[in-house]
Amino acid sequence: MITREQLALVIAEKLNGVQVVDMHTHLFPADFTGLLLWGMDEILTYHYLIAEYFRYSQQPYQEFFQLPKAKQADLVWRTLFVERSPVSEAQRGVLTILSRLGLDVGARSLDAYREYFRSLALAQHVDNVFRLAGVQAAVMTNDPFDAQERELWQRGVQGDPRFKASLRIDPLVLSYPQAAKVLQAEGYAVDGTFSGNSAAEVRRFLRDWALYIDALYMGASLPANFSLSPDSLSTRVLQEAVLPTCRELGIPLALMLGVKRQVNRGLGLAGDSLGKAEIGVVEQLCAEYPENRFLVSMLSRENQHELAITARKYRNLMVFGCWWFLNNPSLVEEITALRLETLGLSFIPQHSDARVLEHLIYKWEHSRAVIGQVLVKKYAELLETGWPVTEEEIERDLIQLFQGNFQTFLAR
Ligand code: HDL
Ligand code: ZN
Repeated sequence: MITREQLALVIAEKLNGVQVVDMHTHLFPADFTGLLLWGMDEILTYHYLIAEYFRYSQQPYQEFFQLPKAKQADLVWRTLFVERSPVSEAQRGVLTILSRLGLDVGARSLDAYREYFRSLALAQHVDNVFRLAGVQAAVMTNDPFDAQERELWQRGVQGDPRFKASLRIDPLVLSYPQAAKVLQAEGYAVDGTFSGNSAAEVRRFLRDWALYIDALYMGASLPANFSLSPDSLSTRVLQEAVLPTCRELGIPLALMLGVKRQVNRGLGLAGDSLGKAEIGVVEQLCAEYPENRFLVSMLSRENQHELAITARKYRNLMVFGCWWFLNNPSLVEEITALRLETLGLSFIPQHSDARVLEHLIYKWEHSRAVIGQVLVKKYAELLETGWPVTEEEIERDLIQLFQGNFQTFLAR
């Protein structure tokens, strides 16, 4: 049995040993030419850092975005790292990456860091990053509506077994008339009003893609004001095409709720914000579609308690991650504690949402540290009741949290 004094060390050790299955990222294998982002300039021009750069800069947005990426990175480095202490989560993340790669963070030399990345062979670097991050597999966000990615899949890519696929279908749900044009061009007999044989043809499109890429789940990010109004195209596409195809293929639907896209168009990817979404949408889907399984993450802190309680009501609902604006230590701590208190071990504590390869290092290092602290408190509370806790049981529980719950939910 472990003593209270040993707990922190044992949990840290077991956490560092557990391999995670990262169930939502924007990463790609090296052979998805042009889609895998990596290296110092991509790290520094991550849209989180660009939003933070413009907190201090009055530079016209377009002037910045028209600069070569290295020049954008120079500006971000000077503004957020040289002229001020990099205390934000995304800023600290850059330093965690450099430190874990064995670089001299104290040197503060962007030239030296760029030199290191120039020296790398990408295949070995991918291996090294996965090893340092303790990531066993990363689920991609595969978008059949993105012409560049569609072309890669149709040309045929080798892929990499560490990178799993998911089928991302936002346009189909949120802007069906435009999405229908892509399906028509791909030979699916759909029309722009989702009439006639369109539902069956959309199901054929979803089935073809999900099987072709071997999607673990279908995913969509829905706005904060999304509702299931009966006569809306979005609701009909979900009810008549997406949900039936998920049932037919036996895969979950992942819903990421609460985004407000492009509240500031000038910021590009950094221009999205958030809003409190309607938990009733989650309740309604879980209740009305008991044969479907739903992976759900919500973007607003204000949705977290009701999401956890809703998961207590529906076993076809699996809560996942501290998504995007929630992926900050103070909120990861609060949300993880809330979930352990209300859901026990029946949730997926985190995903990285990594956009740049090296994000895997910092996002998992920072998350493991915070989740570990919360777990120490929870296991200590067990010890205080006289319940013995063993190393084997802690390892069992961590494997369930960081890979088992996801894999079991997929396999049902
Ligand atoms: O819609 C999503 O999957 C979000 O994660 C967006 O990609 C967002 O821009 C992001 O990268 N968040 O971390
Ligand atoms: Zn994402």
